[in-house]
Amino acid sequence: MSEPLHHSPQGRKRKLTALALSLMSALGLLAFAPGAAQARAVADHCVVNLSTDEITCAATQSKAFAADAAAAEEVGIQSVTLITLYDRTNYDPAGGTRSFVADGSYTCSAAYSPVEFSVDYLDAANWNNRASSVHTYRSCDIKLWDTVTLSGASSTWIDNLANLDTIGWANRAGSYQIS
Ligand SMILES: [Ca+2]
Ligand SMILES: [Ca+2]
Repeated sequence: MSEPLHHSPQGRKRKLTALALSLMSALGLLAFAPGAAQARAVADHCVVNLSTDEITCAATQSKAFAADAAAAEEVGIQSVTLITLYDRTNYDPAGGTRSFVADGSYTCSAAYSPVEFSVDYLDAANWNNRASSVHTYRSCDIKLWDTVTLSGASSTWIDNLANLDTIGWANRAGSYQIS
């Protein structure tokens, strides 16, 4: 059985922070291993699954989506993408991607308030000050925050933007919210 989708934002935020911290530990260990640079590049496309609380990484964006879909299907969940962050502009996946997926029934609400999901600590995922384009789906929009703690300056709500530099937000986001 999948757990209900409508967690409180606070509970969800704590869970994602814990996941991000364990990923940081994993990356920290890799940094001391031979071939760390290669290991890091291989895992530079990740899918964060809100329904299973799993983070799946692979060498390419399509492989990361496929691996997430396979893992989610094992517990009866069909993943749909809510947002994807791209290191490069123009939704070019070559520099790395980070996607946020939920159960197939999920659609963001039309209103921006309340915020539906908050993601802190992009630094722990090696994504601080990195996103240069962003694509959203399922009626979701994204708001970027300068720091990793949802504080400092914030962007407007963004639907899709091929070049975040046009609003002064390329290589700047440390955390973000979805609504
Ligand atoms: Ca970038
Ligand atoms: Ca920043």
